[in-house]
Amino acid sequence: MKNIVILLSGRGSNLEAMLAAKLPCRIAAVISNKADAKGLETARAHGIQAAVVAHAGHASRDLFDAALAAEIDRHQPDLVVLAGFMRILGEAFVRRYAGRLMNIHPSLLPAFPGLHTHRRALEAGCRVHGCTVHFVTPALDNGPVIIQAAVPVHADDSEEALAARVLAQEHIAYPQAVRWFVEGRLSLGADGRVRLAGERHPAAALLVPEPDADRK
Ligand code: NHR
Ligand code: GAR
Repeated sequence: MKNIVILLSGRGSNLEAMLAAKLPCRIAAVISNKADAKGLETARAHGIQAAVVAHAGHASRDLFDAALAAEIDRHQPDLVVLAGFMRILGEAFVRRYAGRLMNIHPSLLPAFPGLHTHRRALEAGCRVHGCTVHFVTPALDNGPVIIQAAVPVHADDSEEALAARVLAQEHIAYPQAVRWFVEGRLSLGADGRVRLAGERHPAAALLVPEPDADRK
């Protein structure tokens, strides 16, 4: 069974979705850059090791990245999952975990990289918005796409309402992507393209690629 480490900075609802999905892997640790992240409590409540590597305690981004990598490497993960992790990671860190570092971003990339994606989608007048799971590369929010989920934007939407609609899809898409990876079906090719093997079938929501038939 593969080992994963989850990095987060706050609420941890994507962690909860992964726990609820009963993925065929071991969550070896949850690590946060913030000591008060609710996701750490959730991890402890499930008997998962919870650790803090505070960015505030490090003199530079590179030193923070190195301390974070040292904590991650204690657990020998096959996959490192960014689940609401709010610190940009440097090139050396990203290269160390090449092909085994995944992120979920709350927009349909390449639209709206960076922060405040829901507000920006509303301001831009988008009729469709969503989330993207991607392999992380040094260029921020620019790595190869694994799965995307789309939701409608309503005329009277608030930022909060839109965020909640997207989040519900994150909770479907992200466990699916991690499941594919830990099953050994998903990888990042040497050509920088995503490889996904095996059976899938059409889903009700617009989730691309669609999830597996045996989990509907
Ligand atoms: N690192 C690299 N190299 N590449 C990516 O694609 C990354 C990454 C680190 C995090 C998540 C990302 C997102 O999905 C992510 C992807 C934080 C910021 C940010 O500006 C931007 C994007 C993402 C995460 N962080 C501020 C910083 O100075 C701090 C903001 C805060 O603490 O609230 O690091 O959106
Ligand atoms: C999620 O919407 C995730 O996509 C987003 O933060 C939220 C975390 O929620 N990630 C980013 O914005 C990364 N910069 P959660 O803590 O409840 O999983």
